[in-house]
Amino acid sequence: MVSFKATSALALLASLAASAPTTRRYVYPPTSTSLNFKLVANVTDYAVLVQNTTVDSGRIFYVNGTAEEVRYNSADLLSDGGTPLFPWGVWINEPNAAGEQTVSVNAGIGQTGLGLTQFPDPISELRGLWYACNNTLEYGPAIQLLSKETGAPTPAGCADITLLPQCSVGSGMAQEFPNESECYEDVAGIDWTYYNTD
Ligand SMILES: *[C@@H]1O[C@H](CO)[C@@H](O)[C@H](O)[C@H]1NC(C)=O
Ligand SMILES: *[C@@H]1O[C@H](CO)[C@@H](O)[C@H](O)[C@H]1NC(C)=O
Ligand SMILES: *[C@@H]1O[C@H](CO)[C@@H](O)[C@H](O)[C@H]1NC(C)=O
Ligand SMILES: *[C@@H]1O[C@H](CO)[C@@H](O)[C@H](O)[C@H]1NC(C)=O
Ligand SMILES: CC(=O)N[C@H]1CO[C@H](CO)[C@@H](O)[C@@H]1O
Repeated sequence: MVSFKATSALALLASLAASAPTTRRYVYPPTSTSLNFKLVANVTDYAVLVQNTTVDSGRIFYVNGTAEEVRYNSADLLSDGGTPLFPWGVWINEPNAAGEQTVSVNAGIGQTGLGLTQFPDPISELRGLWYACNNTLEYGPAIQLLSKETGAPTPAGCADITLLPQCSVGSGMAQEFPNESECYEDVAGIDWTYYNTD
């Protein structure tokens, strides 16, 4: 089991926004489509997480499933890894003793239903509620990704995030059920003072 780590698994990036828009315009950031994407953390309550060192930072993800599975949110979220490359799936773990739901990337299939929001949702993002904490894991400090239920508090010291797909080229592995996903060309470049999010 591999937890998401800012340095190797996810590019965790703060999208810096100056202030809230004063007038309500129904304008949403433009998306492209791509088979593959990276997940970029957009910090929604306060900006602490900035760990994007190179263009290659972060895992490459894709949605795997038939057209029907994608439509009815029963596809899974995969990322290729290993030598030779094979699929790894994203899983939300059962709550631990502290009530935290950590996220893992395990070799094999992923958790059914993890995927991106779809039309008519105007924002393409990983479905679910996510937050990130600077925790000390077995291998040292890491910005850990966690999931929570609606209404659950975000622990002190952690930040609420949304995970936005940034279009990416693939890992090179042939995909069995590739599906086009709506993704952003440059998440960090989105000016959230201009765009609506709801
Ligand atoms: C991204 O973060 C900015 C500022 O922190 C916020 O205004 C915006 O609503 C967020 N976007 C999404 C889709 O969560
Ligand atoms: C991450 O950093 C690289 C190099 O500094 C930059 O080119 C790229 O646009 C950044 N990615 C995001 C999502 O900000
Ligand atoms: C990809 O989706 C197909 C179709 O549902 C499924 O048969 C296959 O097991 C999935 N592969 C992985 C690695 O999840
Ligand atoms: C996370 O915490 C460790 C140990 O307290 C610290 O060294 C590190 O700079 C922190 N990382 C971030 C991104 O805040
Ligand atoms: C929405 C979409 O692109 N669906 C495709 C997902 O993958 C299956 C299998 O390749 C295609 O049949 C769908 O058209």
